[in-house]
Amino acid sequence: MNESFTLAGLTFRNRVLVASGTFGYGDEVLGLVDVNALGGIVTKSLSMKPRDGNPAPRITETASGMLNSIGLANIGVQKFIEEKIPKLSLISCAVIANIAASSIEEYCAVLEALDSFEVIAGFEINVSCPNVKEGGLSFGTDKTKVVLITKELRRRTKKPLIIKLTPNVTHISEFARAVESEGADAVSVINTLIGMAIDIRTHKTKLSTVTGGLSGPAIKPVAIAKVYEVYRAVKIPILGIGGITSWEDAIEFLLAGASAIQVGTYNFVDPSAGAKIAAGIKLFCEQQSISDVGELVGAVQAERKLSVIESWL
Ligand code: RRO
Repeated sequence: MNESFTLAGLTFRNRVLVASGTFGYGDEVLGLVDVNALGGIVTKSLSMKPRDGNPAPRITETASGMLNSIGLANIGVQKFIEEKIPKLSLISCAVIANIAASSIEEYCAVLEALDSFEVIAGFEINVSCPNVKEGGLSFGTDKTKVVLITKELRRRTKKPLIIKLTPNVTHISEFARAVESEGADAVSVINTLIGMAIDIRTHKTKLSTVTGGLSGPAIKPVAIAKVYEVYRAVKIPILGIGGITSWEDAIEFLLAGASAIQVGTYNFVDPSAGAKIAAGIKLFCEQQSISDVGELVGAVQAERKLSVIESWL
């Protein structure tokens, strides 16, 4: 049974990765979790300079999910190179560096700082952070800017270039098409949805920044619809993300059109979830006499005439 997946020359052991922002820089869990059972690790978003992020409170639980407003807290690319890369060189699953920035120049500088390190197998470009004033959604909701970022980064690396899209737009498929035509190798679908929660006794918002990004099982049906929409629009692979907690969830994403999936919020419940999900997918395929997990990708049987998405494409 073939579990592997190849993206622009990079082979992942299996189709389960852990999502940016939910697994640190990958090194913290070594010794606790068998990271080599994963297809890959996506690092917390890296910017040029270290960032403290937003003031507390910056996380609050919601029905079947959570809201976050971390605000891109990260150690900065230099410290990542000095302290994390040596440890990451010891693991065998693919390490994808996620990059976020507040200008096109900064995206380029962070990518160039990392490109020569062999352990960095590829890049996921975050144009979709909902919690920063500069960059983030102001880029991710503007197709011209997303196109420019993709074009500039494509010129600077031969490694797989994955653009992580926001669902906070009218038609995510238009953004997927735009980055595909600029040479992106894949898209990650989806980052968090803008949400808000209020304490009814104090009348205060539960997050310091008023709104935050909603993740967890609450967003899974939204994410699956976005994956399905993007799958109908582009040929490049999709990394599906949004509320995955089980191998059954993962298979639903594959059927909708994801070539691989990322486990996000559920890592906070069980950091071994990704490894368990990969094992569950393998067993399911063996039981179903499926010889390659790829056979499931896009295999949903959907009545297209009845789908509202078709009219957007
Ligand atoms: O750090 C964050 O606040 C954050 C980021 Br960079 C992101 O891409 N998505 C999110 O929900 N939070």
